Amino acid sequence: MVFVDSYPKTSKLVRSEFIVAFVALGIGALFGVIQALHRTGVFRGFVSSADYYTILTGHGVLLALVFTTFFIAGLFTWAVANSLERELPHRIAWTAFWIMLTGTVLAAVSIIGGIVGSPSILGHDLEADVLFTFYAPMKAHPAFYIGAALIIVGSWIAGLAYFKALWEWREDNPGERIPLQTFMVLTTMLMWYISTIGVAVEVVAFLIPWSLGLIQNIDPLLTRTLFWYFGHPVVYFWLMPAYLVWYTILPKLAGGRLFSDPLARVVFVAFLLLSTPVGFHHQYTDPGIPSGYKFIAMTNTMFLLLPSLLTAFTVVASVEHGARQRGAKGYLSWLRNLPWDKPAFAGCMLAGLMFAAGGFSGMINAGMNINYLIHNTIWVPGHFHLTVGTAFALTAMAISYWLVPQITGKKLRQRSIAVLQPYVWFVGMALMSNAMHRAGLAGIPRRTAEPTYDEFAFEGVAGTVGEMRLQIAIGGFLLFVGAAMFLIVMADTLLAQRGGTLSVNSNIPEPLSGPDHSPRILDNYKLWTAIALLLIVIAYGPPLASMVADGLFAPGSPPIPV
Ligand code: HAS
Ligand code: CU
Repeated sequence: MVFVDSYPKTSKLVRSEFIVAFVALGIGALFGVIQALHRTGVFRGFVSSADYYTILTGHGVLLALVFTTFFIAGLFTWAVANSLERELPHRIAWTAFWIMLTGTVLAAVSIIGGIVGSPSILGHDLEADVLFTFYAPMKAHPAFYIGAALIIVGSWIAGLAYFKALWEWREDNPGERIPLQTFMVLTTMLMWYISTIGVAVEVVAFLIPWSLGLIQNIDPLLTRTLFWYFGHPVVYFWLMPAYLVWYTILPKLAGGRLFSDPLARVVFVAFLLLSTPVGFHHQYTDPGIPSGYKFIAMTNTMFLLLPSLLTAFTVVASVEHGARQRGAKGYLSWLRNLPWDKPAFAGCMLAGLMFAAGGFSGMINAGMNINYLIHNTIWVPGHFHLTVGTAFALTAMAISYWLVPQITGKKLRQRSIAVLQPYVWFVGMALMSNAMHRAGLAGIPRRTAEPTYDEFAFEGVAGTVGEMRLQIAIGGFLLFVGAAMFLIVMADTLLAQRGGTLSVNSNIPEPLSGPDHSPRILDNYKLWTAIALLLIVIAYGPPLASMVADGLFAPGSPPIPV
């Protein structure tokens, strides 16, 4: 039975969530190519350098916040319904959707206000050139912050729908293990609840009153700290859904089965424990945070590599198992026995391959001393286009080729474009991110429309700055083409008539080592949440206390003994 016929109400919700995500992807990708051509000096006719920051904010917010959140909401909705074999409580889930959509519209309108001359609305200029990290001292129109708050509140309510589905399932299945996909969704959501507290306090207690003029002073260090308390875990909020796909669907696409269910559970629990007490690795250069606490964050970050290294092992082993099921022999030649012409499979694999490189640049970022070399250079966008821009985004696009037919009952259209699309993305990203990393090593800054300075010449260790710029521009253009190809396939599929029987289904094969091999304690959410909170208190307690000790709105922090 096709998913849409088994769960018609849930399918409608997933479709709506995906459509918002795809619209955000389209506009965000357009903004992306505009800025790539602008800052490399290849074509500067679209916007002025002053408007560059508006476009950059739109690019970051639409892709890193809106595309991700809505796509994840859709994927999680599908995964919970699929693995618990029931419709989601739809009233709660739709409430979440509408709140998130209202927030998105408010934030998007505030950003676009900056391009159309910042008209005064409710006594404040309608603009939000604050970039996707939106901490003080840059200030946006209150509507932007209210929009951001609504997106977060909406995501909390969406999480409630998943938990409610579990509680209902529990009543019918007492004593059974939580199915793996639902386990992954709920662990991610617990991590999300813990980490969004930081940004919620930042926005509601500080940014909204400040933008409305109710308070005059703001403490940039405190609001940055609250932001990064959330800003690191948010990257795992993007990664864990990709891992859900790699663990539970990719082995099936390869013709095999997941290697180990217990290991997958351990990985997700490790993310719940360690995702949050590491935020200071984004603030190594911030004064006012004692080095000892930066060091604790660095140590925790290095431990946090573990779940991803375990993932690399398990996922590749599961894919290899698939290849051997298809008759593969040899140490490496099994790679040839894989369905590289299936866009869902190829996209996930290429995303994983690029993430191996992105994870490597992450390790460099995380080193307290090496970070000073690359912080605030274009190396950092190089890193995150491999992670959120490929590990997440390419996985999301790839799995849509597999999922959208099942939530619509329609066959995938424009297959030849779909087959090519992941490779176009891969080549575009290889050019762009590699050149960005190298340009960052040469000292070229991020987040600027004018990366050249008078009487100063950047010099790369190898190659020239002109050549790096050209690669960034060509890569950025290819990525835009890749996004457009994906959206053509999706639009054509979604608009087509239903007909014929589908050859795909949502059944997930049993793992080679199943849940009965994993200790029950892994499903003990109360225990893991308590430990996660304890680690946060240790990592953040004293520095936060000292930031607020001199008054909530007073900048900086008095020294604390370490
Ligand atoms: Fe990061 C900055 C450290 C992972 C996103 N990161 C950013 C920013 C973003 C971001 C958006 O410590 C910029 C924020 C801003 O605007 O300022 N990051 C890390 C570390 C990891 C890491 C240690 N980042 C991510 C992920 C992201 C993401 C995931 C999004 C999804 N990052 C940092 C630091 C900074 C930072 C500093 C601050 C820099 C600064 O100075 O501003 C680790 O989690 C990475 C672990 C990953 C691995 C790779 C494992 C490999 C796998 C591949 C399996 C292969 C398969 C396919 C399936 C160890 C799992 C095989 C294919 C075959 C063909 C065989
Ligand atoms: Cu981080």
